[in-house]
Amino acid sequence: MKSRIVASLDVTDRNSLIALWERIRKNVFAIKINWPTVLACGKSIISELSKESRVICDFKIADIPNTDKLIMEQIRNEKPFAVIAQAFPGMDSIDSLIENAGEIKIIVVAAMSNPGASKYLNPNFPRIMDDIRERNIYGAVVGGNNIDMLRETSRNKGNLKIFSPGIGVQGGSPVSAILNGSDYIIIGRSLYNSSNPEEYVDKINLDIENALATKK
Ligand code: 3DU
Repeated sequence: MKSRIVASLDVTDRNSLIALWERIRKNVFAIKINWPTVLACGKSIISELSKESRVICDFKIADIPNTDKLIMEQIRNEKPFAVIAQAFPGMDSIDSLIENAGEIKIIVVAAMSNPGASKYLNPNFPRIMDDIRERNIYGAVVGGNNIDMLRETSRNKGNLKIFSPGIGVQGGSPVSAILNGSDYIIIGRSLYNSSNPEEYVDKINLDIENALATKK
């Protein structure tokens, strides 16, 4: 089965993180790690997990082109699958990341799932999509808890993969996000706080497979 789940393992205790990762890694598409994990465990956690998983570094890089280049050089040594960046500093910053990415894929935040994002970032998501669609960018992050925005984004995505957080605790549903245009759903707390993470992952994989089969 080809899973559509990106497990957001926002866990800061290294032993708990590795134990959880071992339990679910074979049944998810990728593992996403964010600043709390890297600050707690050190950046070598990226290369450690990358030996057996696709690792997405959710660093939401948002700086000037030169600093972006320096950040990317550090990340490259750890060989993750992908890194997430913000679009709002402008496309010169995004182009610097692309130039310095080597094999690493770039995923750009087009819209965020938190309520406050509706003021500054989310009104600009169509312009962000227009700018990143024509570049060498692998994917866009769009909240899976705003179905209208998700539908509009997926209509204009070109070859971009859509990654959707905002699932579970933030209100979005895995099946509804996939049926409305997400390629991958990002799940954090609902997964890592679950009493049985393997069962949780298996159930979502199956629910999505059934929903897609019924849709055909
Ligand atoms: O709400 P959850 O616990 O499922 O975690 C979602 C993860 O995705 C978490 O790491 C958060 O920082 C990240 N994320 C969003 O929640 C919303 C966004 O728009 C982008 C990333």
